[in-house]
Amino acid sequence: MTLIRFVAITLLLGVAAPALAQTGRPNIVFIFSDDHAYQAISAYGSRINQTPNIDRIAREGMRFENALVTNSICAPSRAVIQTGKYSHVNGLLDNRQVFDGSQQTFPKLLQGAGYQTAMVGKWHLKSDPTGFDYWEVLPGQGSYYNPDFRVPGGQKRHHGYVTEIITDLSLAWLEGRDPDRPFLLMTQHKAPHRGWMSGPEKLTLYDGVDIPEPETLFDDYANRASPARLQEMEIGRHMIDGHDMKLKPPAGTPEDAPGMRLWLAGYGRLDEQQRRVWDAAYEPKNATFLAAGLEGRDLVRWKYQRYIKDYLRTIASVDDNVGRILRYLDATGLAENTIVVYASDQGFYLGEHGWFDKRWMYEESLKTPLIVRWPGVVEPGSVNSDMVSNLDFAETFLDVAGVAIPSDMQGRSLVPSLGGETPSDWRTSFYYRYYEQGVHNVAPHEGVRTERHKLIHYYETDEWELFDLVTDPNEMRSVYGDEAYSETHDELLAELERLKRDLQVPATP
Ligand SMILES: [Ca+2]
Repeated sequence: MTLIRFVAITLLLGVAAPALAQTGRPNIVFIFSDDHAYQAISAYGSRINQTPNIDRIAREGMRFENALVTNSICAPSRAVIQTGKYSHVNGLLDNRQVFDGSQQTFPKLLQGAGYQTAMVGKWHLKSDPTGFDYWEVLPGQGSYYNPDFRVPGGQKRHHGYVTEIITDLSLAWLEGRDPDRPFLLMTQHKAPHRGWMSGPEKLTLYDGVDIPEPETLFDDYANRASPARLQEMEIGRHMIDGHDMKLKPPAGTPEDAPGMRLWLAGYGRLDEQQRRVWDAAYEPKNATFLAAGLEGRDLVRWKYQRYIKDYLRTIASVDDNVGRILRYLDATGLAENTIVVYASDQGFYLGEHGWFDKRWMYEESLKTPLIVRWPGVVEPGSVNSDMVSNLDFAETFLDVAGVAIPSDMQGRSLVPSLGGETPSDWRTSFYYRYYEQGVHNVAPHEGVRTERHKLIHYYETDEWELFDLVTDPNEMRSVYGDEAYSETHDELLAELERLKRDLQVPATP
């Protein structure tokens, strides 16, 4: 070896190696949607739609079948993800509170470790995002059309459809970032949240098609505690004609009439051209409906079809836009060293139990989709059935980046599981608690879920439910008080108390 060659190699090793260590750290693209039920993802076996781009992430990555949220509602789920801590620890119990952004969050820790960080889309934590080099977020729920975005020190409006705009902003940030440093991009969609306003080219998707109904659309809420019966989230009884059903309020309806505020917040934002396209799609369908004079179960069935089609139309746009991000990662060569995550803030009812919305500890809202692609680590097409949680996301992203996981975080890194080696002491039970008062009249509750059973306590009225998920996967019959389950009940109750002690949950009222 000549001296010159030796010096050249030494220089390469000495200078290039640390640079490689920096750029070698994986990028993280977190694509997050709002209220996207796993029942509406074909990779999860959807009977009602196709999501080819989200499915691609599953085909090339790992699909989690038991991703559970700690508190099934928008803002609290986001606070849990930011902090890796339960609601009672991060301080955000419900959608009304303001997130304390001065506390430790995983984006701050990644930023401190040299990651470029960006947050685009629905934030919903009221306070300004912290820990991000770039952020542009919807105020509150945001709007589907011509949305305003909060930016540092102000607000600006973008013209167009929100799912496309959030993706445009995400891609623009990727394009302009420092190519020599790893990044975290959080692309957080508003869709398919209520309002369910389709993008302009999806307005007639599913016209003329009947979407299958869930088995429990006409649940009578027998054999359970009283909250299931007392809720206000039934498709039949609680959806609003204008906002939910896209039936334009009659001319002259006062602006303070029920539901008008929501209608104006959605339809009221369309510009003239968008309104023409919208009306051309909905007016013929609405005329047919109004002429039919439906009642009883026929009316519920029509409402279900209207709801589910609008919901799925917004998801079709989300899926298209997931595809745009994946293609960008392919085209730029970033895909190879980028972890792509697709998840939602919680699950959702697509007519199961006759419902829309979330909040309950029942399966459809307790579980959320979670799909992760990590080339070279995750076995393509793999499926994981461990009880994982949105509580684990922060820890996972820190671990991916080689950043130490603070001991006060309450979840665990999924990195070993992503590599196919779930730790032998992984959790076998999970604590859940929902706090919000009033909205949809879902009673606050807490409980424990194991692989097979679920014990729920509605602590305000001291009512309990116990479900056997093997014999009753739709949770239609509580076996609480059933002698055959007395041993199971005692074990679950002891486990609930143990989890509350370990997680330092304050005593329930
Ligand atoms: Ca949500």
